[in-house]
Amino acid sequence: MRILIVLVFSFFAYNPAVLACGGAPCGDACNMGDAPSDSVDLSSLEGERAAFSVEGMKCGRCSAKVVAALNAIEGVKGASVDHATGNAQVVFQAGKTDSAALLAAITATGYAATAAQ
Ligand SMILES: [Cu+2]
Repeated sequence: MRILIVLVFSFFAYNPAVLACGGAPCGDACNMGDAPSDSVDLSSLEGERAAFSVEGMKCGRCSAKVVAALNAIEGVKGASVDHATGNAQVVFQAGKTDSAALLAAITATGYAATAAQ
């Protein structure tokens, strides 16, 4: 039991991805400061829409990581993520993916997220 606690602590203490960007898991080359967010206009896209509130993003590299994860899902037509507000918008094809899968993809990048209205 004690060794397990040490192992878990070591993972978080020494994993560079966890430590980068003031704790944001965007990678060790994160420090992009005022880099633009990956906010794009999705209004022309047809499809289902979902919105999420993402916590812990610090820079444009953070939002780029979330956008890439969303765009990698089959059925996603577009994703817009603002690292400053934590607002993520996704347009997707119903039947190919769903809101739960999108949320899972976001949280898999290392950022906590919840569905937003
Ligand atoms: Cu970052």
